[in-house]
Amino acid sequence: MRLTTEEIEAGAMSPENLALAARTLHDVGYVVLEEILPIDWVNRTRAQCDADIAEFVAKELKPEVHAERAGHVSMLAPMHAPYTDPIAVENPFALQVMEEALGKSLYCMFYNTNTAYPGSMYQRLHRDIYLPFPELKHALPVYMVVVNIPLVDFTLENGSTEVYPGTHLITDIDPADSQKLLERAQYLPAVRTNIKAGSVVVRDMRVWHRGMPNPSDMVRTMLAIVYGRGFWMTDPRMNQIPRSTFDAFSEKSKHLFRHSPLVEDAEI
Ligand SMILES: O=C(O)CCC(=O)C(=O)O
Repeated sequence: MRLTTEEIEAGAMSPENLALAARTLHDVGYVVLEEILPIDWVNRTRAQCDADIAEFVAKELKPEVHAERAGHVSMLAPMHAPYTDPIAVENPFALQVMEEALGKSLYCMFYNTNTAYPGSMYQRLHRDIYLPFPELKHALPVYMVVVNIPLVDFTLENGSTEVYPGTHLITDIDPADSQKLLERAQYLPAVRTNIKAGSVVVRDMRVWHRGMPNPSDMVRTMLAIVYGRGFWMTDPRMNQIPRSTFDAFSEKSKHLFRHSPLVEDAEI
């Protein structure tokens, strides 16, 4: 959905647009807030992120893991600027939607990047989280969302993510069985997230999705910041935050990262 210039300048959605965004997240499983970020910030972040990911792939990612993941790279975001910029971690529009859907107790659980490297192939179809009560026949309200921030235009050519609207509400299938999901997905509509850099996607993490082939020569990266309701406090992927980074956070970022382990700068 598109926000008005007035909303973007004010950093706040109107009550009508907020209700529409929250309803879309509820019904579809995700909502796209189109072109709400300053493009110069996106470009600077992309330059930094491309360099960090290249170093990560060269130094830390074993070639066999890279091959096994079909060219899709996930890196925990380094906890410093530009990644920790309030534009990303406390994006006012994404926060409005999340607070409406998850309540004000939400907090940042972990912060990743997702890259479809040139030559990447199909990722397995998956959802990012399991159902806490798989025995229930009906879906619970949303409890974990990812805020995806594409750092380039996402297109069919560079491997825009494929998503299956409405699948966050499916409870009668084992989400770990990727083959079963694929069989079932044949009968479901799929959408490619072809969106402009500067857009922000707020997605219920139960939605089925997969990274797609990237036959272009462009590195296709998005930031993936995961937030949960206040009671989801034990994810082992939580980023360690240098104390100096944390101390320099705004009060809002401090609140959002309040459960993350801090490390003293001397220990880094
Ligand atoms: O990179 C993508 O398009 C999707 C990656 C993803 O969602 C994942 O690894 O869970």
